[in-house]
Amino acid sequence: MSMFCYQCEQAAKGTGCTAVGVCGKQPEVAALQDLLVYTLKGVAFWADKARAQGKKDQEIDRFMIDGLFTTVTNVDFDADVISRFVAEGVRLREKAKQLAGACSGPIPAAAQDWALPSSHEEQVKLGELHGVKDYTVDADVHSVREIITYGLKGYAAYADHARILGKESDETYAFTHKALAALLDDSLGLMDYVGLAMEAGRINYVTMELLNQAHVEAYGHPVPTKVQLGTSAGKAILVSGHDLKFLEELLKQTAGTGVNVYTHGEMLPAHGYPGLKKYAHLAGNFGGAWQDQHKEFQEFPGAIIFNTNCIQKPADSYKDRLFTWGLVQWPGVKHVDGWDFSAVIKKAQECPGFEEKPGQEIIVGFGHNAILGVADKVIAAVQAGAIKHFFLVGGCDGAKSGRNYYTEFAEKAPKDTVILTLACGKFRFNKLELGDIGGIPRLLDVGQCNDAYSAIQVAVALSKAFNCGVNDLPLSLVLSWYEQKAVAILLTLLHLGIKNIKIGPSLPAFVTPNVLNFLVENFNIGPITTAEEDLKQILG
Ligand code: SF4
Ligand code: SF3
Repeated sequence: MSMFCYQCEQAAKGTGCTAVGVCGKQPEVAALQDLLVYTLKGVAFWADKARAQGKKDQEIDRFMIDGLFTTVTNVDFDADVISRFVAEGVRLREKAKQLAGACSGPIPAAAQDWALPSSHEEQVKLGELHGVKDYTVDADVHSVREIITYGLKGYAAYADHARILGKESDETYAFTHKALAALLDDSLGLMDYVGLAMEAGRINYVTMELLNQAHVEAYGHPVPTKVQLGTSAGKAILVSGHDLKFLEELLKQTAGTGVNVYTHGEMLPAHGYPGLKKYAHLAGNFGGAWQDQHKEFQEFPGAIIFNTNCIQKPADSYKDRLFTWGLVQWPGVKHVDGWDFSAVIKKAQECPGFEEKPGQEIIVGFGHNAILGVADKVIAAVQAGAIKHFFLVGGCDGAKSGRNYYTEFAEKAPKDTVILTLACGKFRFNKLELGDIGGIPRLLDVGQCNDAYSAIQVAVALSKAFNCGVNDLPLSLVLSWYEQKAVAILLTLLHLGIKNIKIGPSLPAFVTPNVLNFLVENFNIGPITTAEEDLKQILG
């Protein structure tokens, strides 16, 4: 059995995974994920037509978001679960078709009345027919279609988190149908798709904004907060992922049980929210970014749970202490359905737990509200020449050795520069003592990847203060990417007209040379080189 997937930065040989995913994705899972995306396009064809007549359906809207998020890298590795998603998609395609009524034009194959074979093997075969390589259009058009697909997958994650907190955007739903349907339309040309890609960037912005509102309404604006990297005596649960509502519920259920809760990876910024940090048993952060989970989870003497990406194949040393929740699944790993975490708490109580061992402290919680609260100080420091330049160094982390670049970049950035950071890439340098400039820390942790929204607010406020465009600010973006949320964020930055972005550790395999040229010519986007070279080039 063969597969082809090139949606993330780990794509084998920089071109694509063909025998098995570097992430651990098996060919049958890859085929079923491809079949799911194909199914979603078919649903979207009808849902988009229905919306043109003012008809919509909440079940369909929500399903599209869940289906897309399920196919993001390091989310769901369980073939049975994905197969059930496809079956649900086939059912909802019929529902959307009923809603849309008669269609006079051509109906693309994905939207026609195809049935899901009952046998697993036949489903996989069908998925193999409708993978990434199934296209008849020009390679550049296909490349932009894939960029759009990945952008949609990325913002679907944020839409999912927002919905869990009770917030939904009809604009996000409408565009998801429109864009997925457009991916089936062979009459569209390259520039039509470029336009859709920019629109996907705008929709990601809208979705991140909604998620930010949801977080702030539920937990308040993040405030600068010290986070303990040591351990407190007692039983322990480690939470990895992005979902703050999950963390809140777990904190409520563990209150008074003697079980402490630690954050891992993208949960670290949770410590900055007043509505979460008020729980005294939110004890600290354990470990770093996702790619170190094998080593770190083995050393964690308690239960561990993922509420979103990035899960890797669990090692036997901790598999029986590992749980998943939400859309994350790994075959054979216990999955918690719903909001009852008693099994996880019970497991934590059976484990040895930690001894008291204080460690280093780091500061998180520099969302836009906190940074803009000291805007006068920041502006005065720039005007006095004390701050010469700002860098946004952030994005995903990953396993490649080339990612040491980001550590070196933070280390070598001159002392009169400030580094804003976000997402799990920060673990490459967030324990460095970078000092401060007149009381302003040189390293400001803005939050999770979705808090790119917050970083954009800071950039916009600075550009207003200095009466110039964002591109004219002494600000440079040096980004690291891994999965599809980074694609969505990049599209947002391009949609906002932000230029001169440096991206690494390698360029996406799904971008053709012509599409790359387009990005270079219009946005002056470029690959990272070495920290020294790039700093020299940026700072002139
Ligand atoms: Fe390979 Fe990334 Fe696709 Fe996994 S998600 S199969 S690592 S390209
Ligand atoms: Fe990291 Fe997976 Fe992307 Fe939210 S946790 S940034 S890689």
